Amino acid sequence: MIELLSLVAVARVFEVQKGFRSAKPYGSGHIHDTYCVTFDDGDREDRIILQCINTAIFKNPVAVMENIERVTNHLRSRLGRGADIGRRVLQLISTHDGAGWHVDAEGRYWRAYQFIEQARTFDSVNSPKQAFEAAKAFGEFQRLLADLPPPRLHESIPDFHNTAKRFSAFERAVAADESARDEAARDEIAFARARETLAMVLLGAGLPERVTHNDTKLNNVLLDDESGEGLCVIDLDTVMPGLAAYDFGDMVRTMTCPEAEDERDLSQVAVDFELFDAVLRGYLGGAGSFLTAPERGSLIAGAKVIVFEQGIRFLADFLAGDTYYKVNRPEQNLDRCRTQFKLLSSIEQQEDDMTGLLRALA
Ligand code: ADP
Ligand code: GN1
Ligand code: MG
Repeated sequence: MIELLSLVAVARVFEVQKGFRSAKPYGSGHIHDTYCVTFDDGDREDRIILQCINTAIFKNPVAVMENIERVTNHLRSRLGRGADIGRRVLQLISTHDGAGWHVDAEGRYWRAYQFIEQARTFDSVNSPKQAFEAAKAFGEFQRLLADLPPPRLHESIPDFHNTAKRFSAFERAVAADESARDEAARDEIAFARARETLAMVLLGAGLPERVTHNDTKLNNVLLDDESGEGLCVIDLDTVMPGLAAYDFGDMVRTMTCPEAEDERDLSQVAVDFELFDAVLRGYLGGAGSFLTAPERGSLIAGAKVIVFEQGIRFLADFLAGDTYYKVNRPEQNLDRCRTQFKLLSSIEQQEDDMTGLLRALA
């Protein structure tokens, strides 16, 4: 946690109002340190989102910021001067020197965004309408970026959704047993190993490369307070070349079950078919016609693969001693893994119905 004075000093490097009022940790992301900083010049209150980029995870923050600048500029030009454009696309705030980010004396990378007001994110889903709207926003996001001119975006985290490499990393974590936790996770290790073949399902399918978000969890889209519509896709660090099915998979993972990602009582953790239906309709509606038939046909596989991949990522981090995801209790990553594996079992059970719905809609 950064102390208040340093936060204020960093915020002032950016083009912000005078009159500092407050700075508070904000949101529930697992990766960056995010703050909401409020200024008040007497006439008007203004909020910004100030983020310290996690450079242990994003080792090339300049590449991340270059991607974000290109992506947000493209989205703005595609949306034109439409209504509410200032709230529909993230707007970076420049530094007084005209830069898009700031490196402080300790070498930390900072960026600032205009705070998007009268909208919010949700950590867990509470209705089919909400799932529909969030999925539609991510589908539109892919559609608007389908014609991003070359060059190819930087891979902000190489092999981010290379499930085979994720599986090898998981096996290395089991072998190293850094924190002597293998025993506690015996059942989960066996569950993952029994599904190793899932790791190759998308990689070998010859699907087209797209510009994808790669972290389409529910709390990475702001929903409008008044209309409930998907307003703005956020958390753009992992926007890079990928497969459409990765994004759909992460939507199924986070928008089809109202339970928390780290819920300990697994009895209610399952994919709700009504929510799945809403996610599928929302995503297909938002994406429109750019998806090819093989891409549409890969969506259910995407759900299985991404839920599996997330499960082994949490499990590997638990075994390694919680070095990647933020945790606030010792077994949190194991609990997160368990919910993913329960969701995967639930998808396996409903796969035929899901495929039937996809065929009917696609
Ligand atoms: P992380 O990568 O750590 O998940 P995010 O970029 O998703 O970080 O930001 C964390 C939270 O901050 C989001 O879930 C959202 O609630 C809030 N947030 C981020 N950017 C904005 C913004 N421009 N306006 C309003 N809220 C925002
Ligand atoms: C992280 O940054 P956040 O909390 O939106 C992670 C995602 C995981 C997610 C699991 C860069 O996302 O890949 O799916 O946690 N981001 C990174 O909740 O690893
Ligand atoms: Mg986030």
